Amino acid sequence: MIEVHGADYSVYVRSVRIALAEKGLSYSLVPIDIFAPGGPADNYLEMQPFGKIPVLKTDDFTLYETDAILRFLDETHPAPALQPVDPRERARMNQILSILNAYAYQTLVWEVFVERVVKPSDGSAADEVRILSALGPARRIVTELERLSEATPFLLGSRPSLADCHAAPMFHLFQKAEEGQMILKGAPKLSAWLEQFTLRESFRTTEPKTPT
Ligand SMILES: N[C@@H](CCC(=O)N[C@@H](CS)C(=O)NCC(=O)O)C(=O)O
Repeated sequence: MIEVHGADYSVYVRSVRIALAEKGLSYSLVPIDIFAPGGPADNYLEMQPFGKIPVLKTDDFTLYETDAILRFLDETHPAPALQPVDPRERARMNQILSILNAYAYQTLVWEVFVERVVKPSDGSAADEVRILSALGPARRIVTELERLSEATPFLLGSRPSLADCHAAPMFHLFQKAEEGQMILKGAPKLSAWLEQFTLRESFRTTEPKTPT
């Protein structure tokens, strides 16, 4: 039994679901509303005291932190492998995962996508200053991933890896903002990768049903 506790609109939850789909593993998505008034229920906070999603639960093991979950899934279900064997390639993958967590998520998703796309669709005004100050960091992230990745077809070359699973949901949202589209125009490898990866079954079948 594999359970993913979280919400389908979350990019982190989607990364785990994409990895599960790439591996052909079945699971159930147990809905957790982290933005519910008062926060998530106490029994969820017992599993994830920081109140973030996702949590992975198997019969006898519970784990949070997306990178840890992704590596655990890959190591416990080795085929098809989503981590390269070559130490340099694996290091590159881990470097990309770190960049996504440390720099990309906040900037691409919250400071650009949420401000430019989600807020206006909810009837509130985008914070233009926040968007403007995110553009420099967003350009740096895109430029650096364009330089570090082999793409295409995948970020590390010929096979999909955990880096693709984690990057695709973030870049997909970033691209929905006009600023995201503009910045990605300067990154042909990354743009081609995104276009191809988002056509994959693992990406299409994890499309959120809940509006973002
Ligand atoms: N370090 C966590 C981060 C996960 C994360 O930030 N998830 C977001 C949703 S995409 C979340 O739970 N946000 C709720 C909040 O920040 O209150 C991980 O790697 O799993």
